[in-house]
Formats: sequence, structure tokens, C-alpha cells
Amino acid sequence: MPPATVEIRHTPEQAAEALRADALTGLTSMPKWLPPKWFYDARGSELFEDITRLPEYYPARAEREILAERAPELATVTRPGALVELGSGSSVKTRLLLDAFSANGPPDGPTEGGTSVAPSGTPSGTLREFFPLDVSEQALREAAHAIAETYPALRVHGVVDDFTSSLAVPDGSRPRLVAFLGGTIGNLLPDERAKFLTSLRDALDGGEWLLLGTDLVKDPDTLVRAYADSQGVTGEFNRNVLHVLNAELGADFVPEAFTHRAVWDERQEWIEMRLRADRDMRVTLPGIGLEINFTEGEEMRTEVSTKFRREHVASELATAGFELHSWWTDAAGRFALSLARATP
Ligand code: AVJ
Repeated sequence: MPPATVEIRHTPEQAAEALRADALTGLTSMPKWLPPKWFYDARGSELFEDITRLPEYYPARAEREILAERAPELATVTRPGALVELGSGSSVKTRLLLDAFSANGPPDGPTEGGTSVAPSGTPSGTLREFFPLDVSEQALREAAHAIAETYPALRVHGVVDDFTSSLAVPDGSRPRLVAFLGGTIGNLLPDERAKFLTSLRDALDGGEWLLLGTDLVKDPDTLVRAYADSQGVTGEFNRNVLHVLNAELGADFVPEAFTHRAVWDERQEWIEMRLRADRDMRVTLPGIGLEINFTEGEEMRTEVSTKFRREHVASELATAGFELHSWWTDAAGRFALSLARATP
């Protein structure tokens, strides 16, 4: 198998244009806000990896626990020809899935004389392709090549795309399994989420699969601590969006003059990350011809991270045209993986 291929559907020019539009909309709104996808330049992606190793940030470990336990069952039930991973990032969790799906398993895995470990005589149960999709080209290239090396029998084709604006599911072997892990769907606002799920359903054939990770509603203390860690890593991650605006738009934000905040919104059932201005400031953004003011204490929203309940997930899936097939949580009930099937 040749090494991984990478296709760019979202060019750096398109990303730059999208950032300018988002910055203009968000920074001229009252209150100011920015969409969370702009955290993830190379430094932001690294800071997020650091977050997943924090003692307070339970979602990553909880999801991994579920994947480790359920991957064999998932493989048996779905028997995918292609795995599509949205927002794949470093694709670490993906290996748990690939180990369960791969025709030949990892090189040192449980092979039988070099032949398939998939149930014999059922080629539809053999995973042929892996399509990681991510907005970050660098993270995607690294992950795609690393995966291709471990799974030589798998065709690995990465796609650089912003799937929140336009979703094209790669045309792989059927049935396809689309994995959207990490709880990232919680970063979408309710109307964005409904649109996203509907367009995903429309891009699939009836009977194809969605594996969706969602963080769950729990006591506010645990939630706030997960987003306001004692080492200040999440604060650095939050302020990174200002570094991105400085680099991309020539802005003159002073990131250290903003304090990280994590607030539980009980009515919306989401965590809101904000940046609070420590003093009055004037900021110039030459890239979009904008000058803005912050007053001392003013808070700008940089992320919502929605927490879910089972009924909530099931009904949103049903509205979009998916039927909930399995609902799996970690032993402590902190995080859920939903396996859903596109209704015919
Ligand atoms: C990448 C969406 C899973 O919302 O929990 C982590 C991002 N923000 N800490 C989340 C994040 C602050 C994270 N996801």
C-alpha cells in the first residue's frame, strides 16, 4: 500500500477568509464572541493534547475507556468497509477502532498466518479505507502517515476540510462508519448542530453508521474543574485564539491581559469559556480593518461545550434521521458513545 494521501478541500486561503468573516462578525457583536475552531493552529492543537492528559479533564479518558471496552462489539455490529473520522486530530483513539476493524490488524497484532482475522467469507466485514478529516493540515498529515505505517493493508486518505460548514463524506466502501469523537459536537450551537446532523444523514445511505461521542451533564464542580484546571493549561489554550488573531490578522491583542474563565450555564447545560479583559484596552486588527475596545471586566465568549443527556441525544439523532442503536457510557457514567444508524 502506498503511504497516506492527503486531499485539500479547504485551502489556507479559504481558511483565512473564514477567519476574517468570523472575527468580523464575533468582535463587532455585543457581547463579543469567537468560534472555538480557531483555537487549533499547531500550538493550539498541542495545548489541546496537553489538556487531554490533565487530571481534571476526564472526557478523554472516559471516552477511551468506552472505546477500549466496546470496539469489538462495534466491529461485529457495524462491519464497516470504510471508517471516516471527523476532527481526527492526532487519531490516537482511532487506533482502538482500527485494531478492532482492520482485516490484518496491526503488524504485531493477532493475525492468523498473515490472513484476515475478520470472519471468513465476508468481505463486507473487512475495513478497506480510513478517511481522517480535519481542519488542521499539519495534524492530519502526521496522523494519516502514522496510521498508514501501522496498518499497511489499509488505504489511508486524509481530507483537509471544515466539516462544520460543508460536509462531504468520502465515497468509500460500504457500509461507512462515521466517527465523531471527543464530544466535539458539543462545540456547535443548537442550530448548527441540527444542521450538521441533518447534512451528515443526507450524505449517508440508509443503514450506514454514526459513532458519536458526547460528554454528559454532571455536577457543576466537576465540569468547571475540567475547564479551569489548576495548572492553567486550559487558560493558555483559551488565550491561544488571541495569538491566532495576532498572527493571521496582524492584530495587537495582549493575551496576558485576559483572564481565562469557565462558567457552567445551567439553563443551556453547557460550559462557556470566556476571556475577561483585565483592563480597558483598544485592539487593532489590520487584516479586517477593525478597531475595537474592551472595557475592564468585559467578557468575550470563545467556546461553548454542551453536555448531554441520553433522551436529548436520541431525540436530536431521530430528528436528523438516525436511529439510536447503542448507548454506551464509561463505568462512572461521565461520557457516552452513541452508535446510530441512518434510517432508510
Ligand atoms: C475538543 C471539543 C472535545 O469541548 O471539551 C477542552 C475542547 N475546550 N478544554 C471540549 C476543550 C476546553 C474540547 N473538545
